[in-house]
Amino acid sequence: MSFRPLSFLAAARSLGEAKAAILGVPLERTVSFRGGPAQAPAAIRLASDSVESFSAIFRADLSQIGVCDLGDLDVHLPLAEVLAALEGEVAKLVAAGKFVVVLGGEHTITLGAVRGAVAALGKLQLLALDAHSDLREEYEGERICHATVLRRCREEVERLVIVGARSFYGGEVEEPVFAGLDDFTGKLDPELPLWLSLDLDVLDPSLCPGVTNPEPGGLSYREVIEIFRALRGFNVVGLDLVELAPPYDPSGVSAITAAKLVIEALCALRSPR
Ligand SMILES: [Mn+2]
Repeated sequence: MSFRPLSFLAAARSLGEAKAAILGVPLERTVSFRGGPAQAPAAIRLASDSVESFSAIFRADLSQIGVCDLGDLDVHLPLAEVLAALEGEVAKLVAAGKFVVVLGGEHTITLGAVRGAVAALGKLQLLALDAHSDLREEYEGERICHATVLRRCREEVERLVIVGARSFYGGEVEEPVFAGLDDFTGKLDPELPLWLSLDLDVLDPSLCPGVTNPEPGGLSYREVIEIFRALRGFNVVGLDLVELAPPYDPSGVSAITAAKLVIEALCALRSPR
């Protein structure tokens, strides 16, 4: 008899052999509308079992890359400790040359991941795909939460670019960080390592309804794929995928979309070419 833990695409490569490491962070602490991200890493792993590891778009297979699923970080600690633990893990993995995929969890986790990549590399730029600007200085008395996370991240990185934003609370719409599909690469620095933060709500809710804060008028799946393709010209060191809410995903299509996006991103950004 043999046993295996639930892991992304049954990834069985040891960390030493793998080029990419998957780390779940089922954090759900500062959600404002409706919950679910705590269940997301498990839902994405389960959904990954139903899709192929081959990318017909990028003509690559995850087996060429080698993926190790490390499991989930313990999130039953004060928020600052969870973020510090994630920072430490991401710093170690990035310093070891691993491409890091963090499965959230709420968007707040991006701060820990970005701090870890900065700790390992010194300098970093952040590209966020998000329906919401997430740039508040403070939200409901919290400085660190899903609605402020990109402002906190901007304090850590050399440059922040946000694509797909269509929900603003006011004047931040004039900030220079927002870019479109046509001009985002011009706002990035080809010399700087890049972290990609993929809030699933950037997709149109007709394609990906199971998110915490759905917002109409989003990107198509193909448009996100084209962003991955454009990023092949940059030194992407890792990504996070956040805000999946499985309780609002009765068909399961949002979790499958999340799993497919992880596969396509890995094949776009880490396959030999
Ligand atoms: Mn967000």
